Amino acid sequence: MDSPTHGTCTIAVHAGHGVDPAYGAVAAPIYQTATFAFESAEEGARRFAGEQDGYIYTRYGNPTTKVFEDKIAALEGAEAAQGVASGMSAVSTALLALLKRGDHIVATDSIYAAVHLLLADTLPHLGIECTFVDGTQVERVADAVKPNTRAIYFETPGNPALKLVDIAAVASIARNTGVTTVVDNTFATPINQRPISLGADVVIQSATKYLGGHGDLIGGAVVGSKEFIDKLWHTHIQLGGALSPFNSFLIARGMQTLPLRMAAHNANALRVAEFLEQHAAVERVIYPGLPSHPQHELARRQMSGYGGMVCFELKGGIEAGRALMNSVRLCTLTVSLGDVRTLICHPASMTHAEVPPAEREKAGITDGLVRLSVGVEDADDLIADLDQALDIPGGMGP
Ligand code: LCS
Repeated sequence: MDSPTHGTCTIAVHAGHGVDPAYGAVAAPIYQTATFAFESAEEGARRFAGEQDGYIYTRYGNPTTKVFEDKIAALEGAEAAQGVASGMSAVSTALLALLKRGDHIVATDSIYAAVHLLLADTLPHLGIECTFVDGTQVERVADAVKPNTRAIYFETPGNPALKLVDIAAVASIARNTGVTTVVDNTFATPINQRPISLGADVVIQSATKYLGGHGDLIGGAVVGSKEFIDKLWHTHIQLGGALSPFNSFLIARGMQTLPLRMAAHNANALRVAEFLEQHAAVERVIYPGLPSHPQHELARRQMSGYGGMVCFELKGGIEAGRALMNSVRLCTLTVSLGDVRTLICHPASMTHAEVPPAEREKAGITDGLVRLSVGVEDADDLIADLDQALDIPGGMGP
């Protein structure tokens, strides 16, 4: 059902599963099992030798996880995907499949904190060096590539400050030098942006966010060519980040409405961003869909929607931001993103607290920055909630 002639909504619903042949179940069944029995010792040996198709053990593969893998591969326009236990598992498995001792990686500085720490701390202990660059300047990326560079890693839009990277430009630098381009597409989702169609090689997804969409699971995926995913599978079974079949079911179930939810996230976030931008208490708003975003033209070129993430700073700085976060009623004060509910958080003291202040500054994470993951509630209700929360002592600024 993943024919290129089908539209995105059709692919989201149908890719990865049809009616189950065993009993005619219409919803994809949950194969909640650790192992799969062999009919004979010979068959078991053939499956292990790769001479016969069939499942072995859920860390090696599972039919429910395959539904999710086929759906995300189809939506990203890729040949294959590997479902894994979390977004971080997707990042670490992909990077360890690509890099070995003595290799170098270029990464942009506007990335999720745990990924920054993996690149700045854990990988160097394994003899893999990382150079961080400002990904908004493509020439900085090009200049950082060395003879032993094997990969370029970035998020666009980046977490949290929504800096963009020109995917096509970076992918062409990488291609010319034999380097693999790895793009974390979690913020955009394949509904708003398709990095592989722009020349990227590998896509990372934290399925915890928009793919699952309901804030009730942790999961992830690595997406790419069949050749790369086959290679990555060996790293995956060694590292062991297996996705539970139940979580695979929830993710694949959520993905059936991904295009509908993203349309609502995109529309609501634009309304909220426009509301905040005209509010007297607000110093600045960061949203790729606003003409005031410094890379709005790039957003128009490489994204088909601007996403649900909005950042802003109040004139009253961090104190006003805290007062706002303590006063919202409908928005939930928590980390994570991509939930149907609107979530609000303070990156400098929460999601990115472990990143050293100098690195945070380079990534655009000022102390006053507030991050909103705009949900699919009624935009009027969200605006009313933010409006009442801004109408508090300390929130109005000068
Ligand atoms: N990539 C991006 C862009 C993320 O934002 C996150 C998590 C990950 C990867 C890791 O995914 P996970 O392992 O959590 O599934 N971002 C989070 C955030 O901003 N708040 O809480 C988690």
